Amino acid sequence: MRLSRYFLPVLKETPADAQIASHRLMLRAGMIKQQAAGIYSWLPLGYKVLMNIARIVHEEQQRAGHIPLLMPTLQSADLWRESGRYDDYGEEMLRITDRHGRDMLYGPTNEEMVTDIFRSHVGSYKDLPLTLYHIQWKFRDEIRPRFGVMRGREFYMKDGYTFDLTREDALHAYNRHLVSYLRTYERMGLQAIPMRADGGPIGGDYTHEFLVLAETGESEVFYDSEITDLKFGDREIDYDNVEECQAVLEEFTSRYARTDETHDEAVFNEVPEERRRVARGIEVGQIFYFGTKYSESMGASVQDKDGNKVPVEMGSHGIGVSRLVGALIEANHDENGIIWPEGVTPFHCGIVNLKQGDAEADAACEDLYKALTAAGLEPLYDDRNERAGGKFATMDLIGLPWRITVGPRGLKNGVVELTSRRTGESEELAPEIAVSRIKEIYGV
Ligand code: P5A
Repeated sequence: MRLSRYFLPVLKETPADAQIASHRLMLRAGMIKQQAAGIYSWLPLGYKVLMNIARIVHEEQQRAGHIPLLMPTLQSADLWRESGRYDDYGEEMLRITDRHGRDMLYGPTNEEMVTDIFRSHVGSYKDLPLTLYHIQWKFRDEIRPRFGVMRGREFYMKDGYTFDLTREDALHAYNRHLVSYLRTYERMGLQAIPMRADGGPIGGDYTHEFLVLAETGESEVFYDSEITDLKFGDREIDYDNVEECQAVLEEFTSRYARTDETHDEAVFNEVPEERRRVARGIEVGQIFYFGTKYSESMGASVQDKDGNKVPVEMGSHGIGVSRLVGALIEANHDENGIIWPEGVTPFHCGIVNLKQGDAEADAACEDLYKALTAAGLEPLYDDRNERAGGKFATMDLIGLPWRITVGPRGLKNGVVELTSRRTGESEELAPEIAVSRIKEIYGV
């Protein structure tokens, strides 16, 4: 993409009403525009990151054997009357009446709808296990939407629903989600710690939240510091293997780690004092096992081997896709702007032409642009007639992990400059070496 043809409405001023770094930087970098309290347009740069996160989530879900589908945002109130949640959900639910006077709602989550799909089409234990998921917009009329996309009213969520014959199978589905979530967050360059939590309006008393530690996080958390040493890494896992998934769950949940909802001071005090941590975190996902809460009330049952009808065992599992954009920035920024991890960056690298209009500099930039594009990478070429300082400031603000700087002086010596956004370190290299370096970084 050539910056002269792109739509990148960066702001010069720091927005006064944005309280945390990620919100400020998303506004300044032209990633989002607020349309109403807690409701945002995703401008091209923000949309790219959102889609990159969604792609990683899709890939990891499907690696774990989960099946994508797409359910609508608007739902019929009748389904929610069946489960009893139409009344229970309260003011967070946005209720709508259509022209025929029918009660509708903008879905805050999809347990009822997916249970309806299940009961319409599945009747035998032979069709189990089954996990259906989608990534879809949700609406919760939060009393205090804040921090930009962190606590929105409209937000993008991956929600998956598991159907199993027995409690044991449903717990395996829970463990499988825990493992796949660890992989998903690590691929984005994030450490998200599973912590014992509370079921809230979804229900169930077996649930873990995934928290990214950050001072600006909304949740208070209590944990044993040893847990931050755990890495999932690039281990291969067989998602059908019950023992393997169980072992990962035990490894990642045996140390004390709880949100304030389930915190128990007496148990916490058993952790050696030097390892006790009280901190704040951003909840980027939550997994729930709730058994037959929805299947019983909504009549979703299957025939078991003996021909008996039994309510199906269920769980639901969520990832805050749009919240992750904010969480990633909270974890990766400095005073000059965002620093994207390679896994989610909107463009793989920037190309800065220090002297637009200089025949040699222009030609060298064009060659770099072509070579990177031919390798399947997406560079962002700043081809505007601007001062070098302004171009650097924009690149630093939008946070592309690598920048290639091209100028007449370097070209006389046959070199361009390759700079890491994270470390600030630069190297002078022949242009084709810079290209192969970038290709190597992205494994293409
Ligand atoms: C699990 C999937 C559920 O709704 N039902 C379907 C279950 N869980 S949850 O914990 O309530 O939400 C899942 C994740 O969505 C993100 N999230 C939000 N993101 C931005 N703004 C909000 N207002 C918001 N509310 C929830 C969180 O990351 C949460 O873990």
